[in-house]
Amino acid sequence: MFIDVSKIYVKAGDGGKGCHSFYRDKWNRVGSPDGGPGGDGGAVIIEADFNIHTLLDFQYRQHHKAESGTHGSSNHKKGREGIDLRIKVPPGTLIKDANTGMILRDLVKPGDLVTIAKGGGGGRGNSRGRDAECGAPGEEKKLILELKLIADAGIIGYPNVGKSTLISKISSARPKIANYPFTTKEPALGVVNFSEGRTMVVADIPGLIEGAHAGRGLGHEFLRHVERTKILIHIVDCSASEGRVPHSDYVNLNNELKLYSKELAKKPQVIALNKMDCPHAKANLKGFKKCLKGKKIFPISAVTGEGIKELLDAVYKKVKGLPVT
Ligand SMILES: Nc1nc2c(ncn2[C@@H]2O[C@H](COP(=O)(O)OP(=O)(O)OP(=O)(O)O)[C@@H](O)[C@H]2O)c(=O)[nH]1
Ligand SMILES: [Mg+2]
Repeated sequence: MFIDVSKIYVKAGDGGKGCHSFYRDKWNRVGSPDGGPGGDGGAVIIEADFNIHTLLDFQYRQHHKAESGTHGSSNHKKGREGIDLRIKVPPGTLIKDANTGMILRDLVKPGDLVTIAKGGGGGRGNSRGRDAECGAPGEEKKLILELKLIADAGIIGYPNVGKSTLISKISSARPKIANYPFTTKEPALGVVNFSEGRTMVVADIPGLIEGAHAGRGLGHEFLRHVERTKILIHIVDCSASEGRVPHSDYVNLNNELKLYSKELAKKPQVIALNKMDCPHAKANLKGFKKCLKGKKIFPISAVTGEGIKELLDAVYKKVKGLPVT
């Protein structure tokens, strides 16, 4: 299962107690106060790490605590500071406050980090002529970690149009493929290998339908996985099975994207008309081209492999910002 949302609880270390003590000489006579302060508690730091790819570990371990500072001691000795706790997450993780839903930080690149909970300060000792104090408690927070898959290209389309068939053809990803809508329930990533070591990451997401932005079908929550992709591969079923019209599918799905996010709707799209091996597909393609004059369309068959090379070349060029001819 691909875990992309996790709830965790973090607690920074408490400050150590200040010491209450008085100097005593060798005859045990009480002198001036000499209690040292407590050490500061360690902070909780969340860091994006290149080697982490999922939030799976957080399913098993939800509580994360940094070390507390130790108490001060006599002879003005300060307590030791607590060690900071570093939590590693995949790049692309969004950190939200679980209570308010507010976004606290977006860790986009490897190496990005944030101190999410500050350690409590150590308490003052009595050495300055005042009473010794307890240390301050470390901050504690309930957080939601949300991972947005970072792929170069995202495959979008109605259910059953062949999105998963395409990703399994072009990469080693093996999502379930079946002839019914909503086969795919979780997003999947596939790495496409071209010659000369060129690669590209493609994301397959569950099918979208009209009303998805309002939660119909599997809802729009999967769209966030393609929010960060550079381009979208928009797949339309050209066999027009179940009485659907390819052109209306294309228009309706784009409307749906607009309702969800204007930015997502503005993302460059490569349009692929799938299932060209089916009867009537050629006639439907003609009709589709007429409606979308001037737009480049790639007729493909994810099953036979027809047209896939041309599609991938165009996708790769668009991802790299090269002109598509
Ligand atoms: N004839 C033909 N059938 C195809 C082609 N591509 C996919 N199919 C079939 O269409 C059906 C749906 O394919 P999927 O890849 O599961 O479709 P999907 O878009 O991922 O579907 P959801 O995950 O449910 O949204 C399967 O029965 C595939 O075998 C194609 O190019 N030609
Ligand atoms: Mg699928």
